[in-house]
Amino acid sequence: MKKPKIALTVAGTDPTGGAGVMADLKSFHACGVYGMAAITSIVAQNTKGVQHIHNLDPEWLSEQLESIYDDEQPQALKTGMIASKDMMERIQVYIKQHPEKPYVIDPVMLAKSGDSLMEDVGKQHLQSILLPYATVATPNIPEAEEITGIKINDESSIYQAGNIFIKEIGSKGVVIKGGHSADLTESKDYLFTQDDVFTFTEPRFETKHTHGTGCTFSAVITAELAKGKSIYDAVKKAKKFISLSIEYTPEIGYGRGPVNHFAYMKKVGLDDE
Ligand code: PXL
Repeated sequence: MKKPKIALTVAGTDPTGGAGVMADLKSFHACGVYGMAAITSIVAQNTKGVQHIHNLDPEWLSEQLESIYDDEQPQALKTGMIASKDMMERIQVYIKQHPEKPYVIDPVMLAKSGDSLMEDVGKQHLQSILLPYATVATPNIPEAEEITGIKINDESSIYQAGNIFIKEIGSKGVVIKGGHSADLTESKDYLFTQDDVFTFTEPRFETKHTHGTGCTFSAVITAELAKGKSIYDAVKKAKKFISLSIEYTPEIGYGRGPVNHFAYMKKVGLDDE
């Protein structure tokens, strides 16, 4: 059997398995990639909402990263929930040491329930500490608005925001996800790279079960980049993956349930290398 590629997630937890580190590891697995995880925060949450957040001592994050990077290293890295500037700086150390490794940043600010997952002062630091090193950033519309300062309400404002990520902040690629747009029939994502803009459209499904979509989408991009796929191919697969995972949601929990991390694998196959 061929040795799998390795992807690492640095993120918070969801003990009910729908978001954060748990969603990332399932998604890596469903892409045929071996998953590693370093935890930033322990979040007591379920499909009904976030009950408690315990940010780990930043030194504990450094210790986990040190253990990981002192052994066989991942081919790609993803970050999700990062509660503080101190944690961002500790992650940046490893990103700078491995500039050739793809880095995907999901600039998580709020949970689907509306609970804040980042200290308010953290937000302004993402764009100087981590976003300039991103191979792909995956903001939703509210996150893109917070980062760029642009009010996004039409295609031209999406282009303006995308340009800020690429030309001013220095991200190599950014996907501005249309899931929060007012469009009720379809969900359109915009991928900006240094030279191009691509769009990916899938139908919008009538469901409340979308907990962990952002984590899952960015984890699939990371897994595909770990396999050596292009940014375009990675985002294309992630869009199809997330669409199927929402269409075939497992209906778990009494609130906003998780998506189905294994729908793509079952419907399309495990297209591992
Ligand atoms: O999808 C954003 C996100 C990231 N990380 C953790 C979360 C969530 C959303 O609920 O719980 C730990």
